Amino acid sequence: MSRPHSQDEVEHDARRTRQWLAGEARCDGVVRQELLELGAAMAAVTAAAAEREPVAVAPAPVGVDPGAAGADAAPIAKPLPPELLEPLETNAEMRWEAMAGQGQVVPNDRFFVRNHTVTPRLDAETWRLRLFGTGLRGAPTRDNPVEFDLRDLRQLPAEERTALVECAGNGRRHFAEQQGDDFPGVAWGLGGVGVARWRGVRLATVLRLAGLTDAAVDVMPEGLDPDYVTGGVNLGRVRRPMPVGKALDDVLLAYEMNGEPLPADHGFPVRVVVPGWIGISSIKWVGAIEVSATPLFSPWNTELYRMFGPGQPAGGGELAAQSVKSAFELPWDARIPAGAEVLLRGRSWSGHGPIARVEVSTGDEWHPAELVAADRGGAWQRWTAVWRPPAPGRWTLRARATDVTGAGQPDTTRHNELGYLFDGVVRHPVTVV
Ligand SMILES: Nc1nc2c(c(=O)[nH]1)N[C@H]1C(S)=C(S)[C@@H](COP(=O)(O)O)O[C@H]1N2
Ligand SMILES: [Mo]
Repeated sequence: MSRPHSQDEVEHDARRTRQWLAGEARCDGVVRQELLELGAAMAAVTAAAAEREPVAVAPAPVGVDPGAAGADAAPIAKPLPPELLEPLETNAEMRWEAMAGQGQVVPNDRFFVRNHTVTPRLDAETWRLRLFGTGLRGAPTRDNPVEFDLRDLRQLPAEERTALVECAGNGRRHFAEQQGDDFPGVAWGLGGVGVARWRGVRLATVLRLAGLTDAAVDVMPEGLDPDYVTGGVNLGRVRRPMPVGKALDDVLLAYEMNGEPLPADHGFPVRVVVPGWIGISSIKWVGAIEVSATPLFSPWNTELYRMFGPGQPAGGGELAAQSVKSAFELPWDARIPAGAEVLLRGRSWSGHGPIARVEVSTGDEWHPAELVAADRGGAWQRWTAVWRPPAPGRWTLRARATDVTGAGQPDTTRHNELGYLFDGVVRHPVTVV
């Protein structure tokens, strides 16, 4: 029986951590000492935050390489209408009310954007995908890689998948709002998630054409956006390794999103889509892919995207699959008319597997929500619940889901220093008028 991918992810991460700590690591462009210093810098930021009152903490400085993207380019290319998206520095969060009445997928105009720096404006004509490394026949080098252009990829057999992409920090704002813990990083509400229909060529197909050998163990795509500089350290291009087993399984090199060419902000002309894994795995604007016969590391799996804090091992714990979350398709502080029945709508999702059950509360009691049958087993689960507000005034709506593995949503999420994997029940305020 094959394991769920989330399991593979945790296992891979654990194995690589042991190797990293044992000094077996090679991490292109960044030496381990710099990463340790960055780790110390980040720990200092979080420690300072812990000592202060829970007020806003300045995020670690984010540097943009002006040479690479054009100094005056806006970080996000698409319009950010306030009813669809909320800007958060170089990122934009989807507003949940923008999903009311929508189907399974999030339309491209309101899909969240997570940019470490800025959206690069790339030319499809000159774009190339460059594969290199010791896991390919003849061990081509970065300077003399196996190349594909967009036309090559479009001529290969295409596949389509409906997959959810979620930032590991989604929900981070609620650590502060509900639990009084503030964290560095993007202050996402619940809108750092989306589902789209991705179309492209399987990474497996391209790896085989490029001469994949049995010796290959890791595959690391890297983006063409500017280098990421944080805490005074240049971490280089955004990149994160995955084991060859996952790369050969269900990973796509996508050039279409919901039937349109991939939009600039979502990785034009080609992005990686790694179903079931945290969002950072799905590298946008992919320009190069290293295929290696030895384990690969990047700051995105050694320093970032790890669980630091009490009860976590030295070097940080593995990020498990995305946690269970639920959101109402309502504005924050929505106004709801008194005296009539309203149909509350929302969605729940989990990185461990499909949603089995959802409950909604408008006061003290929990009631089962009605699951939308068409979504059963899908990337996320829509649901509805009928509510007749008993009286005008302030009310708190809550929703909690349980997935097929039995994972649910606690009232309080366990603390971790970088504020990942929030899974608490969110208290959504509304006013009945
Ligand atoms: N090259 C590149 N790829 C990237 C990122 C990035 O900044 N640069 N952000 C990652 C993160 S953290 C997430 S959550 C997803 C977000 O995808 P989206 O912006 O299409 O929603 O892209 C990932 N891929
Ligand atoms: Mo992310």
